[in-house]
Amino acid sequence: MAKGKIVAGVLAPHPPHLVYAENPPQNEPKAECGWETLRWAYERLRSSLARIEYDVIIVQSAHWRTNSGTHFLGVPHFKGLSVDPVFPNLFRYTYDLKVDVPLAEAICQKAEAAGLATEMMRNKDYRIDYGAIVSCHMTNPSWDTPIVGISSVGSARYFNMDVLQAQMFKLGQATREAVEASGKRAVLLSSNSLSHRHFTKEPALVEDMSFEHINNHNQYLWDMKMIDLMKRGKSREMIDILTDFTEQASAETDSGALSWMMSAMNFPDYPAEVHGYGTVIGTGNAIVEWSQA
Ligand code: 2X7
Ligand code: FE2
Repeated sequence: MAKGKIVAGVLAPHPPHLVYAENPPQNEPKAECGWETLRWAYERLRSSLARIEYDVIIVQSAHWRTNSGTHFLGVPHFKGLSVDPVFPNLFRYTYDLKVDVPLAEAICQKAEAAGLATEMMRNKDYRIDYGAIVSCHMTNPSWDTPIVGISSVGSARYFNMDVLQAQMFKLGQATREAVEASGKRAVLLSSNSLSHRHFTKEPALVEDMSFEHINNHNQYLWDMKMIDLMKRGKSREMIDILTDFTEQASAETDSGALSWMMSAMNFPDYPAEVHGYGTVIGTGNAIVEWSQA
């Protein structure tokens, strides 16, 4: 069997607004328009991934938070309705997705052997979180590829970012080893925003783009700093300052997904492709691809 490979890693943020503005049949609320810079960036990502063959999408989501270690979706097929708890007006999405359970189990076993607390999630009625759904939908709206779903842990808040990063480096290595042993070609999704300070009020028409802008300039400068490092192939440096970034920009990198993905990809030293950047209710979001095909 040929060795498996991570063919791409993507920073794939999950504001539900993006699915809302796309108007797919799965989502009940309907929009007029909105957040085009980010949605067009996802279009460019899809064109880029269409040139690569892959068997599985592995997603770590900021909104499946497990404080008792890392959990993995462990049921082959999930169907249900996912409602965003903060934006139920925008996201009521009927999902129907397949899970690559053998690969999830292999990552879980390797992570456990590396000393992490892990668990396979076997509840067939479990409601998939909107973070994983939005990132996967925007990356592959046809849902024709199975996923591996990984939770995020609360270590950044319970301990600190450095503890979280140490854990995510182990999880990343376990992911790479399991993918290689599987013979499969995997795309990784780090499902999180960059800076993450929200406005607390929505305009009457949510997709009225005259209200959309970054929450504050400090946050914007931090986002640009991170994106500059990505563009220059400096992922190690980016990870080194992630603790300060996460704290000062209230960034959603406190989920650990970006640290996990960079470790799984062995800290790429080549330029990432930035498909686009934009704000959603004041938060900073970038769609960024590291291709290894
Ligand atoms: O989960 C999110 C997010 N990360 C950013 C913006 C808006 C809503 O939800
Ligand atoms: Fe989020």
